[in-house]
Amino acid sequence: MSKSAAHSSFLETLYPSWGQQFVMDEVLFEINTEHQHLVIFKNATWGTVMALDGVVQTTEKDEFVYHEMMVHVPMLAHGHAKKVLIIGGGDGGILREVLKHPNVESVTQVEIDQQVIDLCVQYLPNHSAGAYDHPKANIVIDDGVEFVNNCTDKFDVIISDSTDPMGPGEVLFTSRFYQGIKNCLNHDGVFVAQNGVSFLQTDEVKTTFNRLSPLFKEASFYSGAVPTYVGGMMTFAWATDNLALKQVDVATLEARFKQAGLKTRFYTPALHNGSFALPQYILDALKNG
Ligand code: AG3
Repeated sequence: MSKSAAHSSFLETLYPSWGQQFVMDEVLFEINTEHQHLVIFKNATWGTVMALDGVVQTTEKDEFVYHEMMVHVPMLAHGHAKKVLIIGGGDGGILREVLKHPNVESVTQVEIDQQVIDLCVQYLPNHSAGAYDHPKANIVIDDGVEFVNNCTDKFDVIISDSTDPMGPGEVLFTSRFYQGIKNCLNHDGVFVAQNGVSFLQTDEVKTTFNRLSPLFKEASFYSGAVPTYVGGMMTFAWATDNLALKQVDVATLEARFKQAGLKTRFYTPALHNGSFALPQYILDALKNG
């Protein structure tokens, strides 16, 4: 990847023999932070794009798909979440969506890399849309694994918005992290996490399932297709001791959605319900895990 000239390109390096490529109309910022390589560039199709360690994290054009599914599915399934914890999520998109729920009393976000927050506020301002200045938001710069294991607070919904399991995100897929989640999740609460693109990262689905299953009554997944996370549908991990949360019917979700006054571009209550239906190859992978 060359960083200066207009019309140089960014080739995603997630997979060894295949990847997506972007024309970089302009590189807005590139840096090796204390934790990872970050680049933010402009592309005519996707708007401003942010990549960490060679992997696309978010684009202006399709970020709503990911952020709405990561937030509104657990929040509306729960129905009365007051305390929410976000791990990672430095671009602020998750925080923005959580704060749209009027019943939320406080949101704690634990991000390891202050520079990701600062650069995203500057170059992707519509992601956080002022959320970092919201009176209900409490931002902690810390290691997520340490935070959840040492935390004495309890949360109703916990959302892990991490990179893939490499670099600083790797620890957010370990049993130690999930143990910490269990420690600070309310008994009727739910934990969700981005879990990769299942067709190409099937092992990740198996590993997460095997690590969550011993800790929670239910470890499961739901899905959504985020265009710039190429390779098909992304799976989101779902872990809870509250078996009712996955079973909430569409009419109840509709009522909660209306009551919260939400306006979405991807999420709908019907889609929420359907997103728990998984293709056979994933069910098989979990069974043979
Ligand atoms: N974090 C998840 C990026 C996952 C990309 N992985 C992939 N394509 N397999 C995104 C941060 C958005 N707030």
